[in-house]
Amino acid sequence: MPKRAAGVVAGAKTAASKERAKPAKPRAARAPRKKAAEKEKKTYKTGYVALIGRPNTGKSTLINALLGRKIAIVSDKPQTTRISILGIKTTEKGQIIFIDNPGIHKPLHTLNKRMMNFVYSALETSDVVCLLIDATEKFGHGDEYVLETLKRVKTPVFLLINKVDIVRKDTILPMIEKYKDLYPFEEIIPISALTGVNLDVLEGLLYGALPVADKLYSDEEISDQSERFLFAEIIREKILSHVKEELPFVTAVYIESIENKEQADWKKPGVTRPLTLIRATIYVEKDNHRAIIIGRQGRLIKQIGIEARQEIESILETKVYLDLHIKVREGWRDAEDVLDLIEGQKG
Ligand SMILES: Nc1nc2c(ncn2[C@@H]2O[C@H](COP(=O)(O)OP(=O)(O)OP(=O)(O)O)[C@@H](O)[C@H]2O)c(=O)[nH]1
Ligand SMILES: [Mg+2]
Repeated sequence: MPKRAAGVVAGAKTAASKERAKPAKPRAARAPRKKAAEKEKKTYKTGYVALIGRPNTGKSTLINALLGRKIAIVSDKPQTTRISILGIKTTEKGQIIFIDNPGIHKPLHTLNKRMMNFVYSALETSDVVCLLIDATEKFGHGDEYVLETLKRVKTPVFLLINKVDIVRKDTILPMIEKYKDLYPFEEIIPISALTGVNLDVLEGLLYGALPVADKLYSDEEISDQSERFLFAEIIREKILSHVKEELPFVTAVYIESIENKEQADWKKPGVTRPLTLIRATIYVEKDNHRAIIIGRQGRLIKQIGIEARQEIESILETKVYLDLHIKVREGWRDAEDVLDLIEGQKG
């Protein structure tokens, strides 16, 4: 992922030219401000922090908690995140660009190979890597596979032992002891992404490890994903919360169109309200998948539609009409055209 510095350069130019346009002030009056700005320039930290780990360890929950708002979908099913997204946190101290990634797993389909490629590219981009492990899970083959992946990493790696809110305290120390011998971690921090335990500590240590550099993104930017991609993800999150077994793995969502329209208010003739019309296709692999998502008498798809619509309405602050269709496409997980379509939505 190439580092973008355009925002900084443009911002700096604007500030400088504004300064030039103003009538000159006496030197003494300008000096303290200039000094403070110079000092900030020398200490301002900016960099990429990749969140990696096995599926379900809490990476997306963590990026949402660190940003203080939901930018990534979360579920209790593994392999929820399929495409990496950025979560940009800008403060007075610095700009941390978190990368939420798919969980590390052995890829079987083209979809999964693409997911792992996102992880590898995040590892190459990042200045610090945060490896999340689930404190409730025993060490296994999946963890060995993750440690293999770390061989590619040349930057500092923090080990985050997540979900400490639901384990006994005396189980954490043996975990730290075990992992200490497996990899030279820069820091080992027990956290809870859900309840916020030690997230301030983590942030402080990240600032310490990031390079001194100017911002890469403007203060307003919080993510790199398009609205279209976010809406597709929200619909998928609602599906994931209602289905089980293989369904979560064989479902994808594509937003066909987003149209801004006007809706007449029948109680007030002549008055219209903004309405957003969103058409989405839900991909599944088999006819029986379609039947499950539709549900008895269409109840499940209706429920999914209601939940997704409400969340999208709260983001757009308009009325939303959500039109959901289901398409059966056998083997879409190995179909480059479908995968390109889904990935292309990110913008
Ligand atoms: N108790 C507890 N649950 C957590 C915590 N962090 C995440 N979870 C839960 O763990 C599950 C997985 O969370 P996600 O954030 O989707 O995990 P992920 O690592 O992004 O998963 P993938 O995208 O599949 O790789 C969800 O049910 C979360 O609510 C935590 O700190 N404590
Ligand atoms: Mg995730």
